[in-house]
Amino acid sequence: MVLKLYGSRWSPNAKRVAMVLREKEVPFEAIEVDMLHSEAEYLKHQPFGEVPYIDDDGFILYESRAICRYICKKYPNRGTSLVPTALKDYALFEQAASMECWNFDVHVSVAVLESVIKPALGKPMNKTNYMHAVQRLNARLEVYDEILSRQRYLCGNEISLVDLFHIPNAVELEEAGCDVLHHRPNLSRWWKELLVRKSWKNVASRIESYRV
Ligand SMILES: N[C@@H](CCC(=O)N[C@@H](CS)C(=O)NCC(=O)O)C(=O)O
Repeated sequence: MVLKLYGSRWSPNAKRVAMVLREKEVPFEAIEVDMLHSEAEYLKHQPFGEVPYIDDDGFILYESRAICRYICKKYPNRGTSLVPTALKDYALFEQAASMECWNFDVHVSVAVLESVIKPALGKPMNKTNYMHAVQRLNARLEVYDEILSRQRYLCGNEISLVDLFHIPNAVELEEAGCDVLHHRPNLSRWWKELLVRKSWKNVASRIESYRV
């Protein structure tokens, strides 16, 4: 049975999974669901009531980054190779993956909450929170630029899941008018290269839905 991705066209986390499925050339059916759920039936699959989750022939998995890792592990020889296997390369991959969570996404998420989500819900933006998040992000991006001056991607010279993990939330921020990813030469080179990947262009161009 074809893998089912339960997500939303508004969800960066669902887009992360859709993009990786495309990189890995894994066919899937995208099923559009609401973002907020509290019904017991839905919570059996995603206990936090969020999107995305997948149903892979009865195997249910949530958390977008965990889903992406699962897909890479299940299809090691299909599509783009996105997780290194040699011990030290894998360790560097995990280091970069933690960096994405704790030095990037944690700040981008606050900035997106203030500049995109709250306005969309008709709630006032907290400009102080937004400015602090962008300042903290900017400081971390200085280190990103230094890393990217020595290597093409975040965990070496080959693309990995880590690079792709950055895209969906950062695009939201960029669309809200924040151009911090273009301020430094190596960072900007890396970012522009990611944005033209076929997998992302495909997901991003599906405004109505991220269906195959
Ligand atoms: N860490 C989770 C986050 C999931 C998440 O926050 N999804 C958002 C949409 S991008 C959502 O469902 N929000 C509704 C809510 O917060 O209840 C993942 O990566 O899958």
